[in-house]
Amino acid sequence: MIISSKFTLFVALFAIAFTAIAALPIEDADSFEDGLLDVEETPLSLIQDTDVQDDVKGLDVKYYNLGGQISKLPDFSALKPTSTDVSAQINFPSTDGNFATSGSSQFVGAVWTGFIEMPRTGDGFLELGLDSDDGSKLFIGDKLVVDNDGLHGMKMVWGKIALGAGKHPLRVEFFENGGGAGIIMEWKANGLNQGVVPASALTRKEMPVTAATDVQGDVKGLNVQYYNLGGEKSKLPDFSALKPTRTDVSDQINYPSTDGNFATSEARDHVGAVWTGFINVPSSGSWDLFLDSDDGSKLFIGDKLIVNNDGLHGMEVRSGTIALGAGKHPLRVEFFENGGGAGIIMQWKGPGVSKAVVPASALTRTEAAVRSLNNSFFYFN
Ligand SMILES: [Ca+2]
Ligand SMILES: [Ca+2]
Ligand SMILES: [Ca+2]
Repeated sequence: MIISSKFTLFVALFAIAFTAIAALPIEDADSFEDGLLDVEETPLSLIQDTDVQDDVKGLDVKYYNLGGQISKLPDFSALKPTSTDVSAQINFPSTDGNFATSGSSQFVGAVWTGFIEMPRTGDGFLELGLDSDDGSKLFIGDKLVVDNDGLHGMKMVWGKIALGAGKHPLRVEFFENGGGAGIIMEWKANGLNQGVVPASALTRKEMPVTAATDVQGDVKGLNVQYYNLGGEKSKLPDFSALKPTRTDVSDQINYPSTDGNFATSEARDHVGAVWTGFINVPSSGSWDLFLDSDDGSKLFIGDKLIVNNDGLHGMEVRSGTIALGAGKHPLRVEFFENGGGAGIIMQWKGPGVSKAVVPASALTRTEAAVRSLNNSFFYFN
């Protein structure tokens, strides 16, 4: 009896001990003992590479105006980029001047997207580091790998991920509040020394080139149709539902802000304008198009919205990028003025062309459009 009860006790104690051991968290199965903090739990399963073809060197970067003091990364999906560019690497040491190619020294956000190529020497694990002032985050696909968010000077944070050799979707978010601004993206792995991620490992999808249109018998200048918006507006109306009150030809879209009548509309407030015609780009490649306007505006190439600068605001610039074949492309620019100042300026920047107001020599309309211009007089005279 005594032996039996001792045995029962022993079994019971053993069962309790065994349960306790089983309940213990499993020892970090991460065999990569490096003393670095993993972000969340680094999955041990390898993320397979993405089949990327026709990619080209460099990451896409979008810059954002954050409007004022911030202490952490914003929701970039709710913001409109102020300009776009390509970065060969993310390697911007701290500066008190303008951050990277953003043209701004404070309250600036940046988002890089593209692909990072995991070298075969990496043995599955890749460590990625962001050294930034102020906050930054790095994602591979949907997975947050480095969280270096918040207000701080240059500070390095590492994360680790298991990646198959090949290309993986990369996204890096960054913001600069004030003072110094910088961000450097580094990597290291077995067989790969720590260093700035080289340009050779960073690519993006090349934008499909929009072919030029074969336009015959075009003449200088854009058609412009003016509209009376009838009252307060906070965004561009559906112009197809309105009848123009006046038509004209504009050599360029270059109207600095005025409190008087807008352009040749003969109206100072509650006025809309739509320019149509062609923009002739001198060479094939990536073109940046800019609209600086008070109030809202949009720019379309064919059916594609390239610049969205809609809404109520003073002179404010927005840009978009499109790959264009050399030659003429259908252009449509919409604009509205609610009250106060009114202006719109269209600029471009492309291969061999510095940022400048799109010159009159690059803007045309067809003869057919001239006829419709005459027809439109029929409606109103
Ligand atoms: Ca700073
Ligand atoms: Ca006005
Ligand atoms: Ca205005």
